[in-house]
Amino acid sequence: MQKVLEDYIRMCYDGFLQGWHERNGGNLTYRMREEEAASCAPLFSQDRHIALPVEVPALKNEYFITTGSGRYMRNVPLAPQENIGIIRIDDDGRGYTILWGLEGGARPTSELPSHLLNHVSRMEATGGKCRVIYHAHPANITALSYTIEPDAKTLSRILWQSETECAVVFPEGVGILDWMIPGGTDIAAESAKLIRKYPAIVWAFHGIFGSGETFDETFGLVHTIEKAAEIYLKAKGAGIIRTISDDQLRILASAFGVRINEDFLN
Ligand code: 2HA
Ligand code: ZN
Repeated sequence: MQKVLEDYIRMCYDGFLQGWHERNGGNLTYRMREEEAASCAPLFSQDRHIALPVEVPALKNEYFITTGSGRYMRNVPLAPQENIGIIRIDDDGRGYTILWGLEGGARPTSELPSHLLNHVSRMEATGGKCRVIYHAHPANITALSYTIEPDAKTLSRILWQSETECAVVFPEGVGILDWMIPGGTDIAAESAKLIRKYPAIVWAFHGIFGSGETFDETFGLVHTIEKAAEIYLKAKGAGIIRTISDDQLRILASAFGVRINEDFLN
């Protein structure tokens, strides 16, 4: 099997093993490099065309690997051709063609509008480097969203203070979107606005969207955020008497050569 498909499938199952993908929860899209799309061309055997509810001219002619709507991450390694697929965005960015996979009449993830608009935002934010958008339902970061107002400064400070690596891994902070109906174009537009500023955003009472250049970087980002949320909730339950100070966060950022979001420090 093509390496890019192997790596994609591994990430789907890694998320399941973490407990982040109950039932059909979560979804993953990857913007393929030209050579990766070319390596998969021998697989292309369909031309099902579907219109998009959003316009993404910035993604015209891009190839994506996507999970299927209603499909389970748990089943991806067993039958990739039924649970994931490869699509190509139209020339005008208003639709796409399914070229491989999603067999049995499946469609791409219900969160495809959010994924595509998030890709546009993160491509802009990273000078075209971002290729992965990943949505998961980790329990701790979702639980944490019940304990704070939907405010990026509050959330980012909690996470930075909960594990020393955090300020180095996501010095921009993490955004948070208040509860909205999933699967639609409204939540897609709001997410895309927010994710321009942060590599990951939490959907309150729902889960998280993470982004990155590679599968490792994106999975690692979500893993780090979820671990920090777990530590925070454990420490909060036990009783927090002290934490990492703002000066320590500054020293940490300078030691690792990252620019921490000063708006979130006091
Ligand atoms: O794919 O996670 O947000 C199911 C979902 C919707
Ligand atoms: Zn979800």
